[in-house]
Amino acid sequence: MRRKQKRLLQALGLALAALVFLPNVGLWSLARDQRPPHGAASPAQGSHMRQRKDLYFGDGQRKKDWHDKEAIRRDLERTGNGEQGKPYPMMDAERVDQAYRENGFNIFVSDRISLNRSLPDIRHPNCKNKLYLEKLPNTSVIIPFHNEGWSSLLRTVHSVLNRSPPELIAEIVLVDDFSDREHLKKRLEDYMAQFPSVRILRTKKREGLIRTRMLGASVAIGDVITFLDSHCEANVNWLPPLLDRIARNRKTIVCPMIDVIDHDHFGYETQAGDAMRGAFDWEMYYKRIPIPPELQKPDPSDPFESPVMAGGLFAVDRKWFWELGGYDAGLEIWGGEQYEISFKVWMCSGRMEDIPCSRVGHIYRKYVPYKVPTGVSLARNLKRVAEVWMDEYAEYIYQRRPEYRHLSAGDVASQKELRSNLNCKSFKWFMNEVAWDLPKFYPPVEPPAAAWGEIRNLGTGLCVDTKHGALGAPLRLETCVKGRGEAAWNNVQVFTFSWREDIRPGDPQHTKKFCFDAISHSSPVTLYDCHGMKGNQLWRYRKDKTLYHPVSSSCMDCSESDREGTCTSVISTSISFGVRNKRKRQTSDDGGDSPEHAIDVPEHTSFWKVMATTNPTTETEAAHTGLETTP
Ligand SMILES: [Mn+2]
Repeated sequence: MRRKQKRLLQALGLALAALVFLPNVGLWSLARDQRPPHGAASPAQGSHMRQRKDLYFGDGQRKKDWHDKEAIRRDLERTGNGEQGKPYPMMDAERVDQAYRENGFNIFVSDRISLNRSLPDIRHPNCKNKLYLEKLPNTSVIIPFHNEGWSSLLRTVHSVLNRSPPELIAEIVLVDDFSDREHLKKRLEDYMAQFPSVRILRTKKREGLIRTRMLGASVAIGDVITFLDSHCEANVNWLPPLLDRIARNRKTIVCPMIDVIDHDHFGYETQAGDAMRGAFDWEMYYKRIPIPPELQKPDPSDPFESPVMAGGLFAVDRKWFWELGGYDAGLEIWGGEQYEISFKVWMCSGRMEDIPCSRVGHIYRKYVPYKVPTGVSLARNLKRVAEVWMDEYAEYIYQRRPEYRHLSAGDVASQKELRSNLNCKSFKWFMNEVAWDLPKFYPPVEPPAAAWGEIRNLGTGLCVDTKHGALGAPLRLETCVKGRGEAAWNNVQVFTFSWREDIRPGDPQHTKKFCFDAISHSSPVTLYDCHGMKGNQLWRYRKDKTLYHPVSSSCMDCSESDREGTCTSVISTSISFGVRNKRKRQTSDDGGDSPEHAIDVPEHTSFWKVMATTNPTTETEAAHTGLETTP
């Protein structure tokens, strides 16, 4: 009975929302009949088709080359600021704070680059020869925005119009989440009036990204919904490869490769590592992991499976999106929605792919220029997703974020009902079948550290110390403080040699996310954000008590040049570092810590040997500490 009442209320709510939003819809119906003037600045516009029904084809369908050869040729001839995706040569006057303040990227530079600028075709060469189904579904492109810059928003729209087959664009829906900047009001409407396929919707109050996207999706008329961010540039032939995968399997959600548009000079380039799988750590931060050999295709330009999407850029069959319930309407403002839709599509009989032949550039901001609600609303969103979709794996998050455990996630009954109605599989299935490679990089239970303790230079008797160490500054060596007060020792001279083979300040339960990092032979050892990808942050502890840095084939050492009671840690070929360490106790409470107890380190850390410590008092205390927060 109560459920029925709730349903009724939901229906009523939807009807109300429709009433609220419909008056705005009038704006674009007015604008629709105006034809574009054939000025040089306006993107190529063709007729667009709205009625396409028989859309889904199996194998054996006719395929074609969707490249717009003429547009590609025209783009190649373009010269000027930022053309071919080249960095804009910035003048000092353009580097000022003011340029970044309102958008988080340099709007001065953006304003000096053509709205129709050309981009480099950085796709895999095989993409040039790929054919896609002759009959593809059309799409509504939904672009939510809030106080977006004029040129960055317009360039997004122009790039979509310029580089998409017109018959595949059912419409472009700009959804304004209650912006207050003047250029986004009448001026934007007047400008967009020249493009019959563009319409503008506006929210009545600040709704946040999730509800703004949902509003756009709820009015969409295309067979497919494609979400883009409001500061993007679509690259050559970006759309057909996406629609082709959906045409072949309507339950596939597809994501383009997201390239980087520099927030300073607007240069266009691929992300570090280029094609990688979307993943997460167990604090629910988005991560990228390499495609494992098992999933690598003979043709690297072929689509590959991705466990989770980055967030803002994807295409989905419109009906399938709503069958999946859209986004959970209980998610607030921003954050967590990319996990919800990703888990949902995989667990409920769909799939998700990244498409290397589809590339869209995105301006990664320097900072977010407006207040983004984080903290509680983000935590609540993540908890909702964990409660509804993650089953027993939610516990791994609560262990790392104890504050989530008792946080109210609101009513999730309707979401759980959706999950059961759709007969969705378990999260364990998702972890075993889809994200099976994720735990290698982000294990739910952190493997024990190989060792931890002070790092002592045997030549000088000094210890590595982080007291004066700002991030990026060389690590200093100071008088060892161990045994002269546990507190001081713990704060500045305790390091953990983690299972990832990097070295971090702090004991195993309280490591910072900074790692020993060195660039090359004889460069100083600094602290840098841990990337978990070995490289510059990979260290080996060898039998001869040296800390070896494979990338530079050097060892950690004390700089000869400054030895005034302290010295700087450098890597060089001489050998003089010892590590005193303790084993991290995971489950046993015997307190014993002899070298005979083989520690549970990954086999590739076989060079690491535990040394017996010389201070039994500290030893016991530390072992005890190690027991307190056993996962
Ligand atoms: Mn963005």
